[in-house]
Amino acid sequence: MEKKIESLGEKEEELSDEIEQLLTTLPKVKNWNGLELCQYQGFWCGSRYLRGMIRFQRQFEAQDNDITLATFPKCGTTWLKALIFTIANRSKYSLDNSPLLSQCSRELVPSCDQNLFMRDPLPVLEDLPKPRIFATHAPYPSLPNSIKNSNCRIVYICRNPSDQFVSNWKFMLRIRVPNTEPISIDEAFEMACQGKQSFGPIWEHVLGYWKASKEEPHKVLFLKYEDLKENNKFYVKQLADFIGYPFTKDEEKQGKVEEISKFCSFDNMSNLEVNKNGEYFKEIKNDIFFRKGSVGDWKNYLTPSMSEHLEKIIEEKLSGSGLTFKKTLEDP
Ligand code: PAP
Repeated sequence: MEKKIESLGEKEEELSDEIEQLLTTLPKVKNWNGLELCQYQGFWCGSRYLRGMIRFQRQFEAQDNDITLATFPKCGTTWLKALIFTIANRSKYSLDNSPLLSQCSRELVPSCDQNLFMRDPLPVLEDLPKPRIFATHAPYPSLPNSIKNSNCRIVYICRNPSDQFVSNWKFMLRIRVPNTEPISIDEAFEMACQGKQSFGPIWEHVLGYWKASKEEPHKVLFLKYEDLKENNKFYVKQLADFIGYPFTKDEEKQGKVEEISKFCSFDNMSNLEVNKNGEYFKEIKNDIFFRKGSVGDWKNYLTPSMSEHLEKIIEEKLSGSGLTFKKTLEDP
């Protein structure tokens, strides 16, 4: 046993050295919040997170009944964490007794790259309650092989890039390095259009999961924020089927789908005391993850020419894929 721990320690030291060495070689730019972004395996990632990301890639061992939630930042991570947790644990907790009433969904469903492997190089994950639900922002090609090769399910959610941009810009302003100038919307927009934001380019990220969902529809469920906003009950049911916790006919008759949909809605979640005033790992207030929760807020921030410019880039990048986004709920 001692020998095993010793050799794990040595391995960890080697990996640590390897990561530090790698970090010195990667292209870098200043992120919107004043911290460093570096380019790794074709995507941009905060250097702080990259250490966790690489450990996650190398060391994570998926189990067949795991559920992996993959998202591009600001596309519905907090929402989907609440939905998946609630659906998968509904026989364990009634809604009046839900852990979500006292803990933010972000704590109940850990992010592998940003919390688990960043805080602890060798987290013990085998004994977590089943089903284990993990989240990640890693692009599809950069996922640990064990996630791709096991039977675990991957749920992906993305969002129209204009709303995602505004949401991320607002977020970055709130978590910027203290005493630094806030980045202007024009500057952040310019960077977003070049793909320079955490886990960007967004078009590469969505395309990776889009293709995987076409090739392996039983393995990867591809969702869009706008669709969930528009027809939530349908997607709650689809999600439940996909992760292997389908609603029974009786549950449907009793209105369970609607109850869960309402429980996890922005209105309900954002008004819970824990999400209004609680803190996330004592670093970030939970309310930062509950801003407006709407579709089309980009209209309040982007000029028509900015909006057209981004739309054109996205259209070009996604052309031929069949993937499109609704920028408002009125779009066909
Ligand atoms: P992350 O990827 O950094 O973890 P994420 O949770 O995806 O963040 O993004 C937060 C966005 O989801 C916010 O969008 P907004 O800035 O446009 O308002 C937040 O309001 C929205 N959000 C959080 N919870 C919900 C929910 N239950 N329903 C709908 N939207 C939600």
